[in-house]
Amino acid sequence: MSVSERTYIMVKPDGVQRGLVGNILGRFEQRGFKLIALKLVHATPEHLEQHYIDLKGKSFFPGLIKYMASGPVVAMVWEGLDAVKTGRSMLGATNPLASAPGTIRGDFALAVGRNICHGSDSVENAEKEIKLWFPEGVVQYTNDNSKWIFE
Ligand code: IDP
Ligand code: MG
Repeated sequence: MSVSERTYIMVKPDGVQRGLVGNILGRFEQRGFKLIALKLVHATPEHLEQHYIDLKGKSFFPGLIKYMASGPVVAMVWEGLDAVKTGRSMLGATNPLASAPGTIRGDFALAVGRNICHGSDSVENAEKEIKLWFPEGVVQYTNDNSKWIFE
């Protein structure tokens, strides 16, 4: 856990279509995380299969790829203290019905196959996902508010 830990967060096609990009992005900003990469991208099935490679073989895998390729996604990298675990807790549980109100999925979703957002589940996977979605690299800059967020 460090203040420079990074996580890959993505608004899925249903989140984009439902106009939830600003709300989701705003939660990470308000929490104190630093935005270091952002783009709107309509990913190919091949790219998405790579992203979800660990789930290949699951019965829902073909449907998941079709859903994720059905429209553009917002790909982001956020940096800050315990970013991976905190990002996951801000998202809520995989199944929105098990997500507490106050989490993104708990506030906006009902179905596991339309759960509007993705977040890396480990620091190692975050690094892989950041490389996959941002081969061009992230943006380096100083955020002057860090002394108001970290001790
Ligand atoms: P996560 O997104 O919370 O990390 P994973 O188990 O990595 O959950 O699954 C990736 C995505 O696959 C989920 O976010 C969800 O969109 C989809 N998914 C997972 N389990 C099911 C299922 O049982 N039916 C349909 N879609 C599923
Ligand atoms: Mg996952």
